[in-house]
Amino acid sequence: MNGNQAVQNWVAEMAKLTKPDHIVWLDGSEAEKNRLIREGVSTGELHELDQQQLPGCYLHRTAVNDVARVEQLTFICTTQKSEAGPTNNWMAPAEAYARLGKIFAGAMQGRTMYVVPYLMGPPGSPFTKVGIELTDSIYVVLNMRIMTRMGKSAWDELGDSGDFVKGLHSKADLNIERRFICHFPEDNTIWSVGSGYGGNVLLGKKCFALRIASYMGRQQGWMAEHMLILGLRNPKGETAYIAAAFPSACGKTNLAMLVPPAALAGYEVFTVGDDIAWMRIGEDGRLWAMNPEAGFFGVAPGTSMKTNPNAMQTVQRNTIFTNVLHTPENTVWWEGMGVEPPSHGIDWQGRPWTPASGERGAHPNSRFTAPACQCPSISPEWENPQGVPISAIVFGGRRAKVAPLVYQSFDWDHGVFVGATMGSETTAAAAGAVGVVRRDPMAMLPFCGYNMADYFAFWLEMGKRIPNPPKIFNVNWFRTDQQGNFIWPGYGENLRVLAWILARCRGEVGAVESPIGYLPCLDDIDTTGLDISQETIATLLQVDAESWREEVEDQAAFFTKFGDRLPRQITGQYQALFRRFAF
Ligand code: GTP
Ligand code: SPV
Ligand code: MN
Repeated sequence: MNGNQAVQNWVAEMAKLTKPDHIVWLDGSEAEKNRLIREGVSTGELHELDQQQLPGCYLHRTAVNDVARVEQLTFICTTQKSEAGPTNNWMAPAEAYARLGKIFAGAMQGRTMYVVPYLMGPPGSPFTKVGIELTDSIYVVLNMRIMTRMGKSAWDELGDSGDFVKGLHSKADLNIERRFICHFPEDNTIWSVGSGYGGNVLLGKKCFALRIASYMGRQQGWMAEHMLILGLRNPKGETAYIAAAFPSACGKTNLAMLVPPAALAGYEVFTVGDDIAWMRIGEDGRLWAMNPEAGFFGVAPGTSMKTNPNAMQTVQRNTIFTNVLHTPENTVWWEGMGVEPPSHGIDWQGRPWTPASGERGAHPNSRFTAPACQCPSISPEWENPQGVPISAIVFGGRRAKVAPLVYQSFDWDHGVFVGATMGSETTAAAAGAVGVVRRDPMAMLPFCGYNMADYFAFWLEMGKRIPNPPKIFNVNWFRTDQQGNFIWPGYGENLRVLAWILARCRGEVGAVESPIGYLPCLDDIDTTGLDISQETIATLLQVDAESWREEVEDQAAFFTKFGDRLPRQITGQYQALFRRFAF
């Protein structure tokens, strides 16, 4: 037990509601981890994988209807509905506490409530915040133990203070009719019930580090963003840091762990974070970013030694796999792993599977949870309490058409507009249709804890406050040809685009002005050692006025949602874009 009175009162109150048989206060020790693993294995919640090949690795399967974030069941519960804005689901706080309170009532009977103290950020950093999650799931505890700094260091950081984010989670009966993920930013509180899946239940991640933190950050003058952070060292030995926002399952983990192609030897990429960045203005007038997480909750399918060797090496030990295929060798497999499938196995739904069945062995949103410190490309700066200085912000989406491979915004305000108009094809990371283009500003549509119009205003305001702001770019690795094949090789080859971005930041290379921003000159994307024609590069960089007309109309339709609250600079940017195209 912990002596902090505020914590004790709150835990007692939540226990009174949920009625667990036992309450276990966690300290984050190895002995505690081993005890929890043993218990998880004995109940079948975890499956122990072959410990010779995959030491410390376990497999977990979630309920079949519980495999992704559920945006329709995710709510921002502010007193004013307008504070949540038109892109969030809203429920009045009193109503949400009452509705969820009924589901939570007695939900932990016959179970143990774990008190999980954790830090978002390294101990002693000005960025760092404390959270406590109460959960009845061992799977959640073990994941939180990887994804955050969990245990004693959080109690130490908290001391006697009542300043922590209160998270309550119960699997309850895993009934989708009784599943809710509610955020109370005015109370620093998160209530999540009826799910056992990743982003719905690892409350430090999307719920705290993005939704609650974005709300805090606006009040306190810092940013919480759905961004990877990487360090890029050029052949001269100069390292610059890039933060990049892509929607879920659109390539953040892959870019953060990029291995440069052999032909561009001399470059090196260092991983600082793969999903979330907290950013604040440093005393030197630059924007500094920190990764608040301690692990990766990465998409398994498509991860192979060819596409992402750093991730493959990271997940060889101490990793929890969720909803992948279980092989007869007692190991794991997924589509796009780059090795032959086993002759048979148990699929993500727990059913017998063979390659001939034509069904997926691993769920498209199956995941690995692995400690960041195991990543071969981890940056020596990744736990620097000051964070790292950001030279470039990159936005990007999954667009078969329209968006070129890369372009640079004219300035900060235009860059905010580029971020605000991001569109991307939906993926399996959230429940619902896949492959439909939707507007996803700054990749934050599902994660912004307040009205997005105010979020745009906050970005614009930050631009005025950062004396030396990062340059802003947009990328798209996902252009396809008539047959639907990707025309850009992607993955490690994306370094060629990062190299241009870095050169632009350093003022070392020119650009062509287009209606949407600065494009690279054809020769300035280094294609050494790459089998790609200049025509293809030209296609990748094409800005087709006709398809942009439709794009701009769709952007305008999205913006009308915000009514008068939309900052006039955004409208001004829109009008200027329209004029530059002379539609
Ligand atoms: P979240 O964890 O959901 O936030 O996702 P993420 O943005 O980190 O995405 P991730 O890097 O895990 O990539 C998701 C999928 O996109 C995987 O199946 C990758 O193989 C695929 N992908 C990533 N980068 C590229 C690329 O450059 N080109 C192509 N074609 N696919 C890519
Ligand atoms: C995402 O969906 O953007 C993720 C996975 O990073 S989850 O933690 O489930 O949100
Ligand atoms: Mn994410």
